[in-house]
Amino acid sequence: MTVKDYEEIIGKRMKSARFKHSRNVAKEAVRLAKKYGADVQKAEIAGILHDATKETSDDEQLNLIQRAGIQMTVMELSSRKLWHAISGSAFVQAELGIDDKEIIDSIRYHTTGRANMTLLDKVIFVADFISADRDYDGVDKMRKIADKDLDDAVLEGMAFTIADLAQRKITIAPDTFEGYNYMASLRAKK
Ligand code: DGI
Ligand code: FE
Ligand code: FE
Repeated sequence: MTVKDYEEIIGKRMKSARFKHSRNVAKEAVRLAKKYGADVQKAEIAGILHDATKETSDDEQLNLIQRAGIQMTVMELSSRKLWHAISGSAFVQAELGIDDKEIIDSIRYHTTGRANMTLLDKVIFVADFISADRDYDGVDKMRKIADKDLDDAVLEGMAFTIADLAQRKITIAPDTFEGYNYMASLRAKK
């Protein structure tokens, strides 16, 4: 299947605003992949597909996750916002026949991050933060950091998310903490 095929499939699964976001993330992921030496083709595919199940019903998402044999933790189950990353990774495998572990993982961890992220994980994580449609306070700073150092941008994004979740007294997934600690200790060594 080509990127065009993927676009057609996910275009039917979401409203136009999210479809636009997906295309913007793909575009940004391609730019970052070229800049930092990641696989450009994989970046485009993972970018377009990263939110594939974001507008999918809870039942269908749980079904996809179960059929993929993924056991969600109690914490993941209780954080509805985390489901789409997990179900999305299951969807691209089961429904689109994608078997590339790097693409699957970059979708799986695009919301939380994780310890020891691959280059593709980082590209998708950061592209999601700075895609053309993003306009939160601080996005300009994020874009500037992303143009200087990819690891710094990942750390900045993780710090931003953790601060935001803590401020709102929302649970924070272990993968999010582990990703943050990993990147922060990496920087401490630099
Ligand atoms: O799908 P998008 O909207 O493009 O972006 P995303 O997949 O990064 O989702 C962002 C949302 O996920 C945002 O509301 C914060 C939330 N989130 C990120 N990490 C965690 C989290 N929510 C919980 N409960 N725990 C996390 O660790
Ligand atoms: Fe997402
Ligand atoms: Fe997204």
